[in-house]
Amino acid sequence: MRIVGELINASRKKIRDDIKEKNAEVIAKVAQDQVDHGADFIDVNAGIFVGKEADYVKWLIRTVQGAVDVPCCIDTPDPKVLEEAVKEHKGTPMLNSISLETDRYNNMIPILRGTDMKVIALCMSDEGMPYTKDDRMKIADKLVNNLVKNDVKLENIFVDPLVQPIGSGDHFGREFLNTIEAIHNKYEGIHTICGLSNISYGIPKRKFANQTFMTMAITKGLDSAIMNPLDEGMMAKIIATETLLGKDPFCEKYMEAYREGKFETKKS
Ligand code: THG
Repeated sequence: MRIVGELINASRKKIRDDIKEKNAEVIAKVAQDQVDHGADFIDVNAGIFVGKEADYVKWLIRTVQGAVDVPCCIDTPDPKVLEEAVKEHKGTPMLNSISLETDRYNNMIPILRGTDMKVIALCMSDEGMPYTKDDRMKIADKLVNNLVKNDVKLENIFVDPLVQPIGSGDHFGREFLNTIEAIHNKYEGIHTICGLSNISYGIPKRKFANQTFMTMAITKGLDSAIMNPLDEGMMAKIIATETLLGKDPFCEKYMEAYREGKFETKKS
């Protein structure tokens, strides 16, 4: 599982204040903690700062890259912000995200064309949020085909079928899971990703629900997630699930996690 650490997001009250005060030490520590716990990318999101988003995102990228060696996942719906942020980033970032919304699509393609950046293809269009697997697949097909036509490699595309709260519709878990399966059946070598914790929005025992849903999603082929790597129970379940699915030759990672005490989580 590729892990995108989600904690540097201005929608979180504490982080919002740290960004506003340009508290570089705190941001650097949150980046480092996430990498120490297994993050392969660090998501940076300053979306709530209207008008100042580009400045803050650039500062976040500088701060994160000054502290850790993993790339950022630049999280903004605004192509102008993304364009500036990409210039600030050393090496190849992950872009979060392109969608089929006209403005966003048209302005993001030129940023991506012919580059080796990774990109999240979010299943959203001008018609709003998808409802079923078929809605999601129609959007994913168009996005994937157009990206490939624009010289983006399949292995750099991360399809996000969009997780919606189970509390807002009984079918949302199922439709998401079936989309993950359909994407991997159709496009060999592509990746899937999601902000998994959306599933439990508004219900109690969120960690428990998130961990259960993660196991289900990995079974369908989910290979990347935007999540909190400091959630030890979640990290332990990801390792166990992948081992039990035969993705861990000779149970090596499982045994290593056991020896490192990763299965002795206090509370999940
Ligand atoms: N897909 C893609 N990108 C995304 C999302 C997605 N980026 C944003 C989001 N969804 C994933 N990131 C986060 C970051 C932080 C939190 C949740 C998702 C979070 N939320 C707590 C909550 O909701 O209760 C608490 C907020 C707080 O700490 O104040 O921490 O789906 N492509």
